[in-house]
Amino acid sequence: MTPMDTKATTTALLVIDIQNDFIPGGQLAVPGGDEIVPLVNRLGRSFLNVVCAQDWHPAGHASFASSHEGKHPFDLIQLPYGEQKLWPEHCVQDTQGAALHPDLDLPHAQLIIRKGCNPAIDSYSAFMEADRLTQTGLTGYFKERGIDTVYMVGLALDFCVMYSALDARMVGFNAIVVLDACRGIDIDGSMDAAMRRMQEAGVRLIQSNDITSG
Ligand code: VGL
Ligand code: ZN
Repeated sequence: MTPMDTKATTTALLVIDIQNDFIPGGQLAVPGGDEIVPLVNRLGRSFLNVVCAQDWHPAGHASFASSHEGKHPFDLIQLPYGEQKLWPEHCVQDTQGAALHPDLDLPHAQLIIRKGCNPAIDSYSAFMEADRLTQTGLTGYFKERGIDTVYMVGLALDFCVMYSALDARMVGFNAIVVLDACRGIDIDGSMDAAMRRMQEAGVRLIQSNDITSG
């Protein structure tokens, strides 16, 4: 395997949604979510460019089951932009649950991009919201910075990491997901589906020990 130049100015590490609510004990816990933090910190140090994504919903967000009478977490409903899976209330703006994990140690991160801020629209992807129209601005940021290669780590592999990776490919970036620095929710076969969709889209799926800084 050729060395990967993680220190290149054209490469970034995107650290996705490593927030208290996605950690065991949180409102939408991803099994083993806390286990990746030391590895993410270590990987972070080998990248020049680090960006974090943060799920950041207003109270009463459309993706919360509690916002829809008679609905329960993990139900599917129809919203104007299409099908939406409903979740427990999570990552409400400015709450402890929405804060990045306290052990995340990425002092050189240059940008924290917040998503899911529109009360009516969810956004798994760090690039584009679920209406498939509203941009978060991250594509523009990477393009203006001359970044063409995006490594991704974080939570949840089968939701926010997958959709971010698919969108990264869609706008033409090289997209690499570091699997052992991710954990998934895995409901209704979501993990198998995510692996297949990422492979089909040309996302490279690697392990952290495949990265030898160039
Ligand atoms: C996520 C469900 C709802 C994630 C965010 O970060 O994967 N999943 N909001
Ligand atoms: Zn969310």
